[in-house]
Amino acid sequence: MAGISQVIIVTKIDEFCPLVNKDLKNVYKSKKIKDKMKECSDFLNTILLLKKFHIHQVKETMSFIVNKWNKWWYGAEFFPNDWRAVNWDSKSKLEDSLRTFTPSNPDVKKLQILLYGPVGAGKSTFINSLLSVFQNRVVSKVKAAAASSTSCTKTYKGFDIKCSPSGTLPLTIFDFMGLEESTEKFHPDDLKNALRGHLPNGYEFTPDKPLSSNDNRYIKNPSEGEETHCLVCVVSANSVSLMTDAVIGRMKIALEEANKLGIPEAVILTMNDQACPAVKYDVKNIYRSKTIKAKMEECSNRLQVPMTCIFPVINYHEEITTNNDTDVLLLLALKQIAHLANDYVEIA
Ligand SMILES: Nc1nc2c(ncn2[C@@H]2O[C@H](COP(=O)(O)OP(=O)(O)O)[C@@H](O)[C@H]2O)c(=O)[nH]1
Ligand SMILES: [Mg+2]
Repeated sequence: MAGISQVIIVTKIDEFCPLVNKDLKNVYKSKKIKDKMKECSDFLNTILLLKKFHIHQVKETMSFIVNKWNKWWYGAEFFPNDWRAVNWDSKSKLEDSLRTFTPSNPDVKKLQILLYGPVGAGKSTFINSLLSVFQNRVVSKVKAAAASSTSCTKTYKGFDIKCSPSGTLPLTIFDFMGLEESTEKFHPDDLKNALRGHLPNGYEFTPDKPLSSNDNRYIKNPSEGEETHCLVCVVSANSVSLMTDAVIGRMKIALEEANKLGIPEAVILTMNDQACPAVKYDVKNIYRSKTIKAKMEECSNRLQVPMTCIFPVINYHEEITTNNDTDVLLLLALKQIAHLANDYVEIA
C-alpha cells in the first residue's frame, strides 16, 4: 500500500547560502544547498526549497515554488512565462472576427479547409469542437471513434460551422478519411483530387480506385471556390512520437503535394490533456508546459512544418458543457487557419 506522501520544505535557503541570496537561480548550483538536501533526503526523497520571503521577491519565489510543485505533482516542467502569448479574455473578440471574416477574393464565398491525418487523431472531434464553440454547447454531429483503430469517416464531407446571427462562418471544413497503419481505405490519388477540387462533397471513398476523371461525379473544371485553400494535418500530441515512419511518410507526401500547388499547411495538435496532466488540470498551462512545446517541436521536425503553423488544442471529448479556455484555444487555431487559407485565395 502506498504511504502518505511526504515532503520537506527547506526554508531560509538565502540566509544559508550567499550565492542564493544574490540570485535564486543559483539554487541548484550551490554545493552548500546540495549537501543540505542530501542530509534531508536521508529521511525523505521529495524536497522543496524555499527562500525566505522578501516582498520584492514574492513573484519570483512564488513562480519558483509553483514550478517545483508542478514538477513534483504532475511531473511537468514549466517555462517561467507563456512562450506564446494568449489573451484568455478574448473569446468574444475572436468569435466576432471569425463571424465577420470575408474572404479577400470575391469568387470565393467559403474557404475550403481539408483535415488529414492518422485514424484516431481527433479530426472528427475537432470539427465537433468547432461546432460546439459557436453553439455554446457540446455538439456531436460528426461521428467520432470510441476506439481508434479504423476510420469512421468513409465519405468526403464538408461541414459548415453554424453561428448566429449571420448563419454560418465563411469556411467549410472537410473531414478526409483517416490514415491507417497497414491498409489504406482510400486511394492516394483521391487526396490529390481533393486538393485540386475534383472531389464532390459527399463522395464515398473506394480503397483501390480513385475517382476517375471520366466519372460523372468528377468535378472537371473546379472553380477557385471549390479547390482546397488550406491543408490541415491533425496529429495527437499523445502519439506523435509513436507514429511510424510509414504514416509520417504518407503525411509528408500530402504536405509536399499541397506545397507544389502553393496550398498553405497547418497542424492541429490534439490530446494535449493526455500528453500533459498539468494541461488537463488547467488549459491555460498549455504554453507554459515544456512537455507540450517538446511535442510541438517533434511534430515540426517529423512533418517539416514550421512551429508558427502548429496549433495545440484540446477537443471536447468527454465534457458536456463548453468552457472559455478550451474555446479560446480552438478559436485561435481556427482564426490562424482562416488567415492562411485567405492568403492563398487573395488576389495579388
Ligand atoms: N483526451 C482527448 N481525447 C480526444 C481529443 N480529441 C479526440 N479525442 C478522442 O479520440 C478518439 C478519436 O477521435 P476521432 O475524432 O474519431 O478521430 P479521427 O479518426 O481523426 O476522426 C475519440 O474517442 C475522441 O473522443 C482530445 O483533444 N483529448
Ligand atoms: Mg473521423
